[in-house]
Amino acid sequence: MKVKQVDEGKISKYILKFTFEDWENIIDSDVIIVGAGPSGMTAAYYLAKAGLKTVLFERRLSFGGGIGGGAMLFHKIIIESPADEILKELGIRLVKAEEDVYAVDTAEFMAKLASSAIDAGAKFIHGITVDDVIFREEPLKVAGVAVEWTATQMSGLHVDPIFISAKAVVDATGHDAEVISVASRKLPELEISIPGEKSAYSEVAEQQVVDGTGKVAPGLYAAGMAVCEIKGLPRMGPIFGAMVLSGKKVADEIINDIRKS
Ligand code: 48F
Repeated sequence: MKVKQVDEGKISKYILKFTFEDWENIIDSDVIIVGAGPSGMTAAYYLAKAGLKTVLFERRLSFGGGIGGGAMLFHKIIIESPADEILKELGIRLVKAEEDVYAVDTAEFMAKLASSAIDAGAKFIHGITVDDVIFREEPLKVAGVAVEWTATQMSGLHVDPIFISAKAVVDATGHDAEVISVASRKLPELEISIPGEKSAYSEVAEQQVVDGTGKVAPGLYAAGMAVCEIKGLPRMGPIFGAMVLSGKKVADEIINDIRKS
């Protein structure tokens, strides 16, 4: 077998060329999703499948958010109906525990969710932290985000971010609702108050997260555990049906809003 010879200069040149092509393209996106957990990746799948230019920024260098940790590191997560239909659509295998309740392997869940969203056309970029939003007045709306390398943030260096515009921004950052928190603090005119998440009550939390998913302010949406934080809802632990249903619900609402506008 003859291996093609590629020198270091070319390796670097192609990496920079194609990276910057991607960045130029995403600088003006339809939808920005923050967080590659179950809700963010499900939203990315449905938004990209609908033909919207969708970029997902993830702070870490991995997919899955809270999926990978399973339940106290046990590699199973529980899914209840009707979320099983979404997992089946993505080819994720489920083992029936009882009527309408299933167990899923964490590695398969996060890998297939990520690959489905990417195959549908969503662009995932790792190692990026979203630390602020862009806003506009008259009408008041969120119009994008400020992004910084996670590594730069960790270093504590004083470095300005770059900005990415979008018609919709989804906070899928999990328990801390980081994007909505910064918007609430820096833009009081958005009138977002954050009561904080409650202790566990899985049976009611799943339904309430799905019901509470959606628009928080013009251009700004919440999905997944971020909904608990901003609506004062209980946590539910390692049952994830609501996370994927929330991702689908936020995608449907954004598709509808963008088509209307
Ligand atoms: O926490 P996470 O998995 O969010 P989720 O979709 O799902 C929650 C469940 O995993 C679990 C649960 C269900 O019962 O309680 O916790 O709501 O994923 C959030 C992702 O967002 C990234 C973070 O690294 C994680 O992968 N993230 C958080 N803040 C930022 C961020 C930020 N400011 N910029 C970029 N990524």
